[in-house]
Amino acid sequence: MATILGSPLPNIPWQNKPADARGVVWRYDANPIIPRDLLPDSNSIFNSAVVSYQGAFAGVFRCDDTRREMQLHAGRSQDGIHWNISPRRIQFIADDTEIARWQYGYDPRVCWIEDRYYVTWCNGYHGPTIGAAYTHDFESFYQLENALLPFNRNGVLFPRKIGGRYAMLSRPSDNGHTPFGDIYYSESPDMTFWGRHRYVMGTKGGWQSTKIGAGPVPIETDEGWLLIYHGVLTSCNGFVYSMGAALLDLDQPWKVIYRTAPYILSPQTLYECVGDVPNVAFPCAALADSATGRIAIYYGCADTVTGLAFAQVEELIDFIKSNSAV
Ligand code: BMA
Repeated sequence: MATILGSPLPNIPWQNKPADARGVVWRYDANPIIPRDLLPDSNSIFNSAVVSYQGAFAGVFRCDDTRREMQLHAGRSQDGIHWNISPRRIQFIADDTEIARWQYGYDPRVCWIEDRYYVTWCNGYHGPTIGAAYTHDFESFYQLENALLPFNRNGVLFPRKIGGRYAMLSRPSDNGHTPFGDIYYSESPDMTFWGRHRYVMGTKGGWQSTKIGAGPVPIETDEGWLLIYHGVLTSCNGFVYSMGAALLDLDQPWKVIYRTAPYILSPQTLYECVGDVPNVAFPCAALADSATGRIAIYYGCADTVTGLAFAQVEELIDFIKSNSAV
């Protein structure tokens, strides 16, 4: 039986799997948990990242405003479901004015490593690249050098150093809506200089045939890093974003052990299929409880609202292994 290697999280948001659920991942029955208009001037709140924080929850949220500018906002929650998001965007603190010049930010991830929460996001710097910052309190955020050159998206840190170095997945891309994309791995001794780039995995058939990108911070299990990721299919009506999962080697995470041939969740409900960008289920965060194997996945729905879904680690890992095409 697969187990999560990490801390217990007894207050993880949770609903048992309904008897009639079809898949290995099931949705919260009161989705979406965050409406598009939670803030006075938000057009949409989606593709957002949450973590456990001081016995409750905190996060960084993608809030596109009514000018349709892409901003990052901090938020807090007692239960991980009802969120209080700051109406003011995060004002990153940076020593270097070159780094501090804010263009836009989207699709954040938040990762606890050693003594602080790191935030990575798609940062505007002459095109999209991987922005990085850290916070201790979700009040003050200290911006670091951009991790990689443009064009890149979906920068996702591992929650501990690997071989003594910080480790990150990313997805080199282009300056537009990118009709390609594979996942790569990079390492850094100091969160500033990134190298030792390795290829992890690329597109496959069907739901993941156009491009793929890492989703939540990988979850460490005794069977490998559990990576939930998004995959994109190009239909005659545009892109369709679904979720899949893979197991990566614990010491050499660029080595893929298993990877789902079927999706684990695809846009099928009204709030996933209808919105500013229809047919998008885009995971950016997951909470995990090592005591029970419960996993709560936060995902953007139709680029408009935020949803919550659940999985059990044993069942999900069994599914990955028995439906794998590496
Ligand atoms: C990607 C990103 C995501 C978005 C998705 C679907 O390129 O911009 O933020 O959810 O497209 O529009």
